[in-house]
Amino acid sequence: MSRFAGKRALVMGVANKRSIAWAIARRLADEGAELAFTFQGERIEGNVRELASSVGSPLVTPCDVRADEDLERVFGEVAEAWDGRLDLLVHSVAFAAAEDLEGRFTDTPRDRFWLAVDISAYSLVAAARAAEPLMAAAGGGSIVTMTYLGGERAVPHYNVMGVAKATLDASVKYLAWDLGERDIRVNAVSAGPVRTLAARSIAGFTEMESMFVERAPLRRHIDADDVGAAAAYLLSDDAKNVTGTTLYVDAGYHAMGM
Ligand code: NAD
Ligand code: 0WE
Repeated sequence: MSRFAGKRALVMGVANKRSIAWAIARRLADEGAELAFTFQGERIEGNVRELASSVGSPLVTPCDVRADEDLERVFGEVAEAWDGRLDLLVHSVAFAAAEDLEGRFTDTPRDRFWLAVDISAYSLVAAARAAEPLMAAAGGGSIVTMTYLGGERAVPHYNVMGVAKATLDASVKYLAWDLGERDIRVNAVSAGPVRTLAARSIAGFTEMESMFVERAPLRRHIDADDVGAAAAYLLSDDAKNVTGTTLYVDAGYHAMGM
C-alpha cells in the first residue's frame, strides 16, 4: 500500500527503536511518507539520527516541548524543508516525575502536577497551533496523539499522568473543533501497556501486564506495531471523516467492567 505517497509527516517522541512513535514512523515510511523527527536530549540524539536515516529522513532536530522557542524553531525548519507545507503530525510525548508514578496521587506537589500536564498535554495544543498554518497550506492535515485509559479511570500508580491524559483527551476534542474548518483532523490512539523505555522503569508494570492479559477480551498483549497500524489509519485519508475521537488498541480491555 502507499497511502502516504507524497505526504510529509513530523514525528515527535522517538527515543529508541521500542518507542511507539518509531512504530508509527516505520509504518508511515513503509507506505511512502517523508518523515521529519524531533527528539529531546543529547542522550538519545545518536539513536534517533540513526533510526531517522534508515527511513531517509531529511530533518532531525531537537525539541523540548516545554520551550516555546524550540517549537517555533522546529516548525520553522519544517516549513523551510517542505515549502511551507505539512500533512501529518504524530505527537507521542509524555512525562511525569518518576516519584509521582508510585505512591499516592494525593501527594503530587503543584510544580510536578503542572510539569506532567505541560509536557504531556499542553504540548499537543502548542504543536497543533504551530502546525495549523502549514497544514492549511497543504490543503488539510491529520494529527494523532497517544493516550491511555488511565485518563478516564483511576489506574493505581498512573496518578498525575492520568490527570494529564484527561487533559490531553479533552484537548483532542477542542482542537478537532477549531481545526476542523481547515480540514485538519485530530485524534488519539489509546494503547494498552507496551514495554517501551517509558514503561519499563515503572514499578509493578509486569504484574499489570499479566492482569491485562487475564482481563482483556482477546487475552493477549498488544505491541507497538498494532499501534502503528491504528495511527496510520487515523492519519490516512481512509479516516477522512474521523476526528475528535479515540481509537482503542487494547485487545478490548476498555470494554470490561471486571
Ligand atoms: P517513549 O519513552 O519511547 O516515548 C516518550 C517520549 O516522550 C520520549 O521520546 C521522550 O523523549 C519524550 N519526551 C519526554 N519529555 C519530553 C519533553 N520535555 N520534550 C520533548 N519530548 C519529551 O515511550 P512510549 O511508551 O513510546 O510513549 C509514547 C506515548 O505513548 C506517550 O504519550 C505515552 O503516554 C503513550 N502511551 C504509552 C503506553 C505504554 O504502555 N508504553 C500506553 C499508552 C499510551
Ligand atoms: O503513559 C505511560 C507512561 C508515561 C511515562 C512514563 C515514565 C517513566 C519514566 C511518563 N513519565 C515517566 N517518567 C519517568 O521518569 N503509559 C501509558 C505506560 C504506563 O505507565 C504506568 C502505567 C502504564 C500503563 C504507570 C503506572 C501504572 C500504569
